[in-house]
Amino acid sequence: MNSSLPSQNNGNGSKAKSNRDTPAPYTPPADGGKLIVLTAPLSETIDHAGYFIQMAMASLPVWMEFVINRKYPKWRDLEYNEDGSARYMPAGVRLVQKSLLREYTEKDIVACYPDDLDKFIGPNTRVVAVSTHNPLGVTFAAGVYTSIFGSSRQPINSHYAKQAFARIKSNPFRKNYKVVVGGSGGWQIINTNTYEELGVDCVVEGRSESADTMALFAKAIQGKDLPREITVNHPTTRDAILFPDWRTTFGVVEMTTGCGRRCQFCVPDLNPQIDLPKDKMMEAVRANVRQGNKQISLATEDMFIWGQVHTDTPFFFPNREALVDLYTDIVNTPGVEQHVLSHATMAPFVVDPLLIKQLSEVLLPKSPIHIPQVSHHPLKKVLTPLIGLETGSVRMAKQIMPSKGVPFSIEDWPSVVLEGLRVANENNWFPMMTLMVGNPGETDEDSMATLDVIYEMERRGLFAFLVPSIFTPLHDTRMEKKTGVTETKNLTQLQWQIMMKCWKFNLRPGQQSWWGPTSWRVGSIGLWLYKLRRLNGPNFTWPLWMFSGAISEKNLERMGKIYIGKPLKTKNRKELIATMKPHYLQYLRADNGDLPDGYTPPPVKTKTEVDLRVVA
Ligand code: B12
Ligand code: SF4
Repeated sequence: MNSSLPSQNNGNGSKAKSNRDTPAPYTPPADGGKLIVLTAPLSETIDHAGYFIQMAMASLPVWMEFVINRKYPKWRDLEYNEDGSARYMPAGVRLVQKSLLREYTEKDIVACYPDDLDKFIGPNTRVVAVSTHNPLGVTFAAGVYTSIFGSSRQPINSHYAKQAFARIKSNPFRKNYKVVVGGSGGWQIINTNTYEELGVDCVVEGRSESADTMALFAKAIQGKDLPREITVNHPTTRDAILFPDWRTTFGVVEMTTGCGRRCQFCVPDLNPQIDLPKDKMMEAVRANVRQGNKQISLATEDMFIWGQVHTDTPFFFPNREALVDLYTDIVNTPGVEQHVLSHATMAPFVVDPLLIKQLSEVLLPKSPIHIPQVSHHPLKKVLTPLIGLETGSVRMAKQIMPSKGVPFSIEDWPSVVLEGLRVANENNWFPMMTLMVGNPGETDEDSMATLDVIYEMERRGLFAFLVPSIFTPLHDTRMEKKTGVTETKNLTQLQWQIMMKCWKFNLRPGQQSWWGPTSWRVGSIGLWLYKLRRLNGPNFTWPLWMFSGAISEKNLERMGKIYIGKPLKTKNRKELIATMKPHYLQYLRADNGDLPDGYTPPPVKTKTEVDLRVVA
């Protein structure tokens, strides 16, 4: 996505200032400061260079910040409102802001960038609330890359998160206020017990809309002691979820919560499955545009469940009309110039290829991502949702994600992946697919099965960005207590081969993904000689040689050093449908073809029926 990422700009006519590296001497705010000050780490807030800059900062160790600085020399430039508050903030901050405004006034609350905290924290301040996605970088696909590069394991994002906490901790009025942390990365502070180090009083697990969150803020304002950790309820209805009235980082607007596929390692799946009302989403899109945002991204675990939650149809049969209607209205909102997809799942590509085709027509013109080497769109645009592949081993998939491929059986997971990716690629969708290496109980046979799927993708000329990570038992998930591989040097040769093969695969059509390959390529073999050999253990050696291309894969296989995946005979769409439970057939759309011979499906619901529920 190198040259194709949205270029940096401060556009939008608002003030752009360069963020300071050295803080100015502290002067208390003339008005005594705000009662409640909200913030988020700088590296989780910036959005002018596209999603990938944040993903890169989550993965690259801080000593490699020069890569980001060279690629995006102005990444620290920010836009401000007239009062010095932040022009954009992650959606989580905006929701805390909106939730608080139910009980406090605008005069009491500010959302600001970390470098501006001193302008708003004063004697009047009682709460500083921090929203964070990934403060310590101990989550999957983030910690792994920094640990591979050794000495300084701290990811760039973690460095900036710690910088924000240090600023809050060192403020002269610190004793007057409580520091409350929330967001999807709060658990990292709990798990690593870094309360003292970061100066955090309380971590909130859960959503800001909750009455318990409001009660916690009230307690903090009264100066009462707070619990170290509190879990608050997730709203259970569509109407209980709030929407931001201000500009969000990347124009993030929530589309769904929860998922429903019940993967054992998944955090968001623990939330109730809710698809949010279209009219409220549209309002949040318009609010973003009004405040100068040109990009929108609908946040979801699986975009394909929207419009099909709690209907008569199982959620894994996408509601084609509702989805096409929603995305059409989003991308056609005046002022929306770019739209980026977030997460999706693979089975819907097989279930409804015509949906994918229709969505491509709607979404491709507004996609800022171009990959000329693989796209057959006239402007070489592509769509890159994040999709979990996780493992190619049916044995492993049955244990950790038995419903990942529904309505198809998990026995057919490799077929669902390969057939789904075929449909995706035909429509210019080249997803980022995550893989988990080192799952609890993973054997060499499981690793070989994953390599079989990757080599089969290559053989069939399919393409996705493969993002491998080491299994991380995430807080509160059904696998929280399980242990997989904990140190990179404990990875087996085959597990290392998966990691290195993925990155080699990503380089195939050229240097599209600038951040991953860059991080791997920094002196690949030189680094190995210098340090990685010792750090990552002997099992790393041959996979790295394979990655470097210095010895061909065929020769490495002949030498018995790597495993080349065997050709897979998988099921095509018609064959997959033939294996589906018979009562699911009624939910398939006849216009996609491939139905069992002689079977006539009932007519689909009309759009009006669907819309009645969607806006209800
Ligand atoms: C959009 C998104 C992104 C975007 C944009 C992020 C951004 N800065 O805005 C991009 C693509 C850049 C991204 C990157 C990454 N992401 Co992300 N991302 C999401 C996604 C889809 C939506 C996040 C969102 O904005 N939701 C809407 C807001 C409203 O929800 P929220 O932030 O959770 O806020 C609510 C509560 O948490 C709470 N709250 C929030 N802040 C606070 C603060 C206080 C004080 C309180 C009381 C409450 C509170 O109230 C809010 C609601 O009312 C989520 C999945 C999800 N559905 O949450 C994954 C998710 C958060 N990301 C995840 C991961 C792993 C990553 C990456 C590490 C991936 C990678 N390897 O590169 C990076 C890390 C980026 C970084 N800067 O370090 C994981 C988190 C795992 C974890 N931390 O344990 C999630 C859950 C995805 C998943 N399925 O696993 N991500
Ligand atoms: S498909 Fe993705 S979001 Fe859904 S439960 Fe599995 S991992 Fe979680």
